[in-house]
Formats: sequence, structure tokens, C-alpha cells
Amino acid sequence: MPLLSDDQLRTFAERGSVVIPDVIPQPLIKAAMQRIDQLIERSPPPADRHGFHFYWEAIEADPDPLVALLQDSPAWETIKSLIAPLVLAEPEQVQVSLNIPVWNHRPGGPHIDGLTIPEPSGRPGTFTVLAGIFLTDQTATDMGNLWVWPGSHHIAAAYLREHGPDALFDIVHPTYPMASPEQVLGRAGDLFLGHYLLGHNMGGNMSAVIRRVVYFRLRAEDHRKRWQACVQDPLLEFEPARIALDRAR
Ligand SMILES: O=C(O)CCC(=O)C(=O)O
Ligand SMILES: [Fe+2]
Repeated sequence: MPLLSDDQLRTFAERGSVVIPDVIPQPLIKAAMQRIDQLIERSPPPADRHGFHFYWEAIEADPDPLVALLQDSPAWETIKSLIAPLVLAEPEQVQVSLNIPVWNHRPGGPHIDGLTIPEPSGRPGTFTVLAGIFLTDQTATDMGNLWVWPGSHHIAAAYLREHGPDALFDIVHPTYPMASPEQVLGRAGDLFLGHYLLGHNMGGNMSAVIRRVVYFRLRAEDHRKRWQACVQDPLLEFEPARIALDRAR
């Protein structure tokens, strides 16, 4: 049984994202929720905060319940199976993303990650895949869901083929024509996989619940050496997705 179905691989290739249901076992979710409770207790969001609030954690050698979501669950093998035969590099950092209600907000457009603060070398902070692990249910819209602009990774890559890879810095907030955005739905324990070039943003939260997602920005090994090629050829690092797409044609 492959970890990702042909349909899921094709969805990722065409739309730039896919949600894989029920990847994270309940005990790992519980431990991560407790860890996030601690982070909030130690450094609470301002009392009047509505909307996003992030915790960025460097990954220590110690066992970490946030990293366990990724590496002690089937998520790791699943993501490996999206980029094989490339090798998935160890995560460097983890983001806990809260979306605190009530936040009556609709994003005006998408963003692309890693561009406002380049790496020390000046290289844009490109990566291979955004992996989001849902810790709360977002089974309807306006529950703090992530918004995505489906297929926009292909439009970004076409733009960068025309203007060169350094033009990435001009599309932090892309304005080229794109399909209408969609809110990503899922349940606690689901795994969201998003292409680096996929335009996305945070949406409002009109529910009663603080939305919790843990994000990892993951790279295939040697991604930093080939980022210019990756941003012009969006399926370069995703051979299984490329094959599934070709099979369907
Ligand atoms: O929290 C989210 O759902 C998205 C956050 C995001 O896009 C970011 O931090 O770059
Ligand atoms: Fe983002």
C-alpha cells in the first residue's frame, strides 16, 4: 500500500497542496497539545489578541513532543514518499501557529514564505514543502483555516522562468492572476502538505476555539544548492507527484 495514493499525488502536483487524513496518532496529539499549553502559559499572547500568534522553536536534540508529531508518526514516511528518491532533511525549526477568535478577517491576497528575512547568505528562505499538522478541527470555513490559492505554485514558477529566480523577492505578495482562494478543511491529526511556491495566508476565526496548527518547513537534502532550479520547475523535487500526473495524462 503506497503512503500517498495517485489521487493525492496528482492533487499535490496540480493544486499545490493536499490534506492527508488521520496521520497522527492520538497520544502524539495529546502530548503536543500539552506542550503548547506550556508555551502559552510561559509566554501568553496579549489578553486582547485576536488572530495569529506564533511560537518559533529551534529543534533541540531532546525528545520534543512537537517534533514527535512529524518524526514519530507516519507523517515522516508520507513526506519522504512525496519527494523520493530525494532524501528528506531533518527539520531545522518548528512553528506553532495559533489563530485566536474572534478574528473577523479575510486575507486580501496570498504570500510566499521565507522572503521578508532572507538567510544570512542573502539566499531567499525557500524550502521544499510546508507540512502542517492540525491539532484542532477545522471542518468548516472561518475556523482560522489556512487559505490557499490553488495552482498558484505553477503561476509563480512560470513568472520566475520569465523573470529569473531572484525575482522571487518581488512576489512576497504575488499579484499575478490566480484562481480564487479556498479555505483548507481538516481535523485534528490530519497532515497538510503545501508546495513552497503555493500562495497562502491566514484566515479569520469566527469559531469558539483557538485554532492550533504545527508547521514544519522542510527541505529535500541539497535543496539550498538547487533552489533556483526548483522555483522555475515546480515539480523538480517531487518525482512521485510528477509520475502520477503523467500517468493521468
Ligand atoms: O498559520 C497559518 O495557517 C499560516 C501561517 C503562515 O502562513 C506563515 O506563518 O507563514
Ligand atoms: Fe506563510
